[in-house]
Order: sequence, then C-alpha cells, then structure tokens
Amino acid sequence: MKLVIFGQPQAGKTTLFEILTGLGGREKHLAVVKAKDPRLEEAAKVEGSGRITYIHISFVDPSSRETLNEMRAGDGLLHVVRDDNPLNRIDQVEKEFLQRDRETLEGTLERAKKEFSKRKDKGLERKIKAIERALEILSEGKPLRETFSRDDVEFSGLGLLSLKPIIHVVNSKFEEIPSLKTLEQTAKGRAVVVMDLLTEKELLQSGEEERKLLMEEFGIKELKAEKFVQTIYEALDLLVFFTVGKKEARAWTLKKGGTALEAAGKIHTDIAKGFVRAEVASWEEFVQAGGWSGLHRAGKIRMEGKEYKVKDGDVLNIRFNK
Ligand SMILES: Nc1nc2c(ncn2[C@@H]2O[C@H](COP(=O)(O)OP(=O)(O)O)[C@@H](O)[C@H]2O)c(=O)[nH]1
Ligand SMILES: [Mg+2]
Repeated sequence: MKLVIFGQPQAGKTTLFEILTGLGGREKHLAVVKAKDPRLEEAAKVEGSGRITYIHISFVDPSSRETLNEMRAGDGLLHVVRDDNPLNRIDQVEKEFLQRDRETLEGTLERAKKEFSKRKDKGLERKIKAIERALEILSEGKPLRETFSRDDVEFSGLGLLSLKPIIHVVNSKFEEIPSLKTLEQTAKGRAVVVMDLLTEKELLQSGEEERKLLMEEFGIKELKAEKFVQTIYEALDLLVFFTVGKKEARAWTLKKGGTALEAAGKIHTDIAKGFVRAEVASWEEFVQAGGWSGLHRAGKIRMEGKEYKVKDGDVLNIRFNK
C-alpha cells in the first residue's frame, strides 16, 4: 500500500514524512514502514511463531516535479494543509481533482468511442458506460470515490485522483487545535485530521521520559502520529486480519466487509481456489486460549464458510484442497 504526500510548499509535507517514517525527509523521498500491531505480537507469542510479518506501508514525499505522477500511482493521498482557512484550501484541492479527472475521462472516452466504432466489444461498451456515469458524477461536483470503488476495472490505470482515498492533515499549532477540532471528520474515503506537525516531530525525537514531561506540561494527551496507521486503515476502508502459525505470524489487510474467500485470495490464489473452510477466532480469544492448540482443546474454533464476513482482528486458518 502506497501513500503519497502532497500540499503547498512549506505546508509541512516533509515534516509529516519524517514523523511517519522516522527518517530525515531531506535525503529520502520514499520509505517503507512496518505497521507495528500489538495484537499480532501477542498472538505470535502464545503460538511461538518464528517470525512476525507486519503490514508494510510505503510513504512517498515526492519532489514537486514528480508529485502529480506519484499521486496518480498512489493507493491513497495525504494532503498537508497549513493555511489560515484550511477548509477553503481543502475544497480548492478537491475541486482541482474533479477538473483533472474530467480531463482524463474525456480523453479516455473519446479514444474508447473511436475504438468501439471499429470493434463492437462488450468490455469496451461497459467501459464507455462507466466513464459516462463518472463524468455525470463529476459534473454534479462530487468526487468519484463516493460512487465508485477504487477496484473498478473500468478505471484501472487511469490514475483518477478523486477516486483515491484522501486524508487531509491540517497542520496547526497545539494552542489552535481545540478550536479546529470541529474540522475533524471521516466520510467514505476521506478524513480530516488536525495535528501540530512540528511539535509532534520534536516530541517524537525526544526521549520517552522527556516526552512524557513535555506532554504533561503542554497538556497534550495523545500524539496523532501514534494513531496515524489506524487513521489510514479507516480512510482506506480496510480491516486487518491475522494468520498465525509456528513458522510465521502475519498481518494482512482486507477491504471492510470482505469475505473469508477474499481473505484467502489475499494469502494465495491457490488457497482461494481450493477453499474448504475458514477456522476463525478473534485475536483476544486466540491469546486467551493460548493459540490454536488451546482453542482446539476448548472446542472454541469457529468453522466458517466462504461467505463469512471477516472482522478486524480475526485470526484465520484457511483449510484448502491442494
Ligand atoms: N512555524 C511553523 N513551522 C513549521 C510548521 N510545520 C513545519 N514547519 C517548518 O516549515 C518548514 C517547511 O516544512 P516542511 O515539512 O519541509 O514543508 P514542505 O515544504 O511541505 O515539505 C520547515 O522548516 C519546518 O520546520 C508549523 O506548524 N509551524
Ligand atoms: Mg518538503
């Protein structure tokens, strides 16, 4: 999963990159971060797993020349705003996305229609219909993400910006955050988060003891940086499930509402093809029982079929025919 940071010069983009990756952004523009998850660590411990594999998230802080291409290639966008009127800025950016997507889609539609006049292809016809519908949505002033899924094959490879989930990070001083709190919201594929990037960076760079003292002194209860991965999952509409064995304990993402069969497909297409059943426990049950053998003894393993809707924090063991 790749997230691309953008925003105006001096907004705090590189500062956000440094916070999220722990790296100096001036030298590096791309970093892969392991999303630490204490639930997975506990599950691995009771099972005695040899290694832990976390979810990997790539963050990009592109140079201004590369920004648009990187944004088009990203799975999600992080917009950093430092502005006296942040909502205004956010609206402006979202409007610009609509305009750019309109241009992209109009070009694609023209080419697809030309092609269709030569070759009456069903897939092409579906694509034309989807693009026409998308152009309608855009002309109503709505982003594509509210109506379409980013997995829709009709739009794949087009780099449509308003189809991508976005987190607007409003960079403000801690003193101002209480009055800006009302900006914070989450809607489908979109979140607004208010955070003081410079202060959070300084706090994260100081030792644990010092950080505690400073936070108390300033009356800061929590750092947004520490919950940021969760914010990303929410904006991208993802849940996390685990596979836990003797060899490896591993975290996986799945779109919310995804089924056991789709989860199996994430692990391996062969596992999905030969799917027999899913053995399921919540990570709490798993840890309390002391892993698979404990669950087995207590008769607490749930047997679920292909259509089971996976929940955030589920531990899954997919039985399949080779
Ligand atoms: N005063 C102030 N400076 C900030 C804030 N956030 C970032 N900066 C500083 O502004 C400069 C630009 O920040 P940077 O993260 O490099 O912005 P970028 O151009 O968007 O990458 C740096 O010197 C930061 O230390 C802020 O909230 N207040
Ligand atoms: Mg920068």
